[in-house]
Amino acid sequence: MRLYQGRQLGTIKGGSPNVRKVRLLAAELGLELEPVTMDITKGEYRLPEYLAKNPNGKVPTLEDDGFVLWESAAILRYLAGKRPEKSLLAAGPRSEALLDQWLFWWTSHPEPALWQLASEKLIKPRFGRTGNDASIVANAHADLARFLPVLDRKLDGEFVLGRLSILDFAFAPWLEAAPGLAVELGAHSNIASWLARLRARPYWNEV
Ligand SMILES: N[C@@H](CCC(=O)N[C@@H](CS)C(=O)NCC(=O)O)C(=O)O
Repeated sequence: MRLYQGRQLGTIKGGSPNVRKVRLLAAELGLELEPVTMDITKGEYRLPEYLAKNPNGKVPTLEDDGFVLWESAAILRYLAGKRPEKSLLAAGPRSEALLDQWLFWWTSHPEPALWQLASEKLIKPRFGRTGNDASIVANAHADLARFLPVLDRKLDGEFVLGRLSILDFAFAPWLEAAPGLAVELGAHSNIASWLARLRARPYWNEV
């Protein structure tokens, strides 16, 4: 399987958190990925041959024997489905709906707020654009102040759903990047100890 990813540009560990979600899950599942690394500064995300795979011109994109898939959360589901014995998805309508509830919650609320901070503080300045817009930064922090406590309360077990699931891989890379975006996680002790548990997995710090 090929994973289209970007060259590391900034200071975020492992580069794009959306790509790192996929690499971490593949490592957990023992699935081999062949990385195809593109350079956004050379316009490689907008090349017609890449846009034919992912019309958004974004990463990650997965290619598996002619099957092309984008959106990191969808890719996590697909990879986990290849290793059903690892039980990182959910079984039964209620469990599946709850997994989706948390996945949609993550991609609707905390992740866009973290993305806005990355955009204002790292990406725009890196591309010579004016970043650090005070009102965007303040809105993002307000959203995180609202939604991170929801996750902190949910994390009273070992992992987001109690057992390990794709949710841990969807959430953790952005939260690991949070301190570099001036988001303090110190007040969220369950989030901090859950991240420490994930970091203890043998591959985590290498991916
Ligand atoms: N919702 C998408 C977001 C993908 C995304 O925004 N990727 C960033 C890297 S983290 C990107 O490709 N940015 C380049 C651009 O927007 O032009 C996903 O989860 O896969």
